[in-house]
This record gives sequence, C-alpha cells and structure tokens, in this order.
Amino acid sequence: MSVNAACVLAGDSAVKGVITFTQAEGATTVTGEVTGLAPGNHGFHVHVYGDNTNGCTSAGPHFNPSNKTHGAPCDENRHAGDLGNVVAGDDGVAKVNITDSQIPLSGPNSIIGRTVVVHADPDDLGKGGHELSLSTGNAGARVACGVIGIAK
Ligand SMILES: [Cu+2]
Ligand SMILES: [Zn+2]
Repeated sequence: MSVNAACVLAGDSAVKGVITFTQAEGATTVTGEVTGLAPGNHGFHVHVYGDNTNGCTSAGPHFNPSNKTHGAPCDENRHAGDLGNVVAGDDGVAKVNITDSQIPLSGPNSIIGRTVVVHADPDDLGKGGHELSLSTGNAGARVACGVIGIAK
C-alpha cells in the first residue's frame, strides 16, 4: 500500500514548482520540478507548519520532531525536514528526485499538512560555520513554498 501527496510551490518571486510524494516500504520519494531559480544550489526543506497566511514565513522552522540540529539528509544529526539542496541549471530549472526515510506521509511524524520551502541560497548542511548553520543551513530567503496535501 502506498500513500501519495502533492505540493504546489509559489511565493513572492518568479519561482514556481510542483512536487509529488510517494511513500512505499518506509521511504518517501520526492519528485518534481522547480522553475525560475537562479542557477546553483537552493535549500529545500519541510518546515513545520502548514500555514502560509503571512507568506512562507508562517511555515515556521524546519520540521524537527526529534529535536536535533540542522544537517545534511545523510547525517545522523539532522532535522527530519532537512532535504538538502536542489540544483538549478543555467535555465533556472531544478529537477527534484529525493528518497528519504524521515519524511513519512502517515503516522506521528507525517509531513502531510506541513510546508515545503525553497530558498534563495545554498543550504550549507550545518557545516558553514555561520551562526545560522545549525538551525537553517543559512539558506537565506524563502522564495517559494507550498503546503503538502494528500493526493490520489
Ligand atoms: Cu527551509
Ligand atoms: Zn534543518
């Protein structure tokens, strides 16, 4: 049995995207495309609240049910919502294809109803030595976001 979810990314910038999620056998696969980005790396996270009433700011901090510090997706010490970076080419398009075991679509740590945020800057994965590295990866402004909802 699998569970599906989807998310439409938008914001105050030209950045847009559609992301789909499929959970099977414990891991969730995240696929889709983000357009309108500056070429290069952009932080890509699940933030805790599904609230966009004040734009992407209302989504709050990274989803962190285990109370850890910010890190890379492959790190032991990471927020559940830490999905690393998406990489935009010269055309401003980033293809997303991530499989991760900490973002289930059901159960107590479900990400349904939370928000995907794409950032202006690279996520330093907790290793940049900046005062924000261990909380946000110093990924800068929230250029697009969208709430994750159950899909067919
Ligand atoms: Cu973020
Ligand atoms: Zn984080």
